[in-house]
Amino acid sequence: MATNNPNQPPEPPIVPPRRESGGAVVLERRTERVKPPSMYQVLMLNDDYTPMEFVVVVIQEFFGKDLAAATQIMLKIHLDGRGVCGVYPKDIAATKVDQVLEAAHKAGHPLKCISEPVDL
Ligand code: TYC
Repeated sequence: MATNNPNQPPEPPIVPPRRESGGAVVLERRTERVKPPSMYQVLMLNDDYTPMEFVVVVIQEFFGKDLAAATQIMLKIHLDGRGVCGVYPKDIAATKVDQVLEAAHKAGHPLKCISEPVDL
């Protein structure tokens, strides 16, 4: 028996053709809206040790921001404790998190990066 994949929206129900009392066959069209994939925001968290310059470079490199935009995001994180670097489908967001954590680890910085669903 086919089962629903928990990561995918359920299949729309199949509506079987039915025959009206007069004999006409009725094919029912149901408009099932498939939800767009959930989007995830990638955030970086502030800490007291990672150099500001390193954070700016990481934001430029992995999130495609120019120097001015990356500096603004870094300062927001520095002041507010966290900030959004980009919004992506789930698997791409997870890859971005891995890339940032690996770069930070290699450079010996405790920079933290997380992803979370965007509530629409
Ligand atoms: N607070 C850090 C400092 O003063 C800079 C920093 C910014 C660190 C953003 C992490 O995600 C971060 N050097």
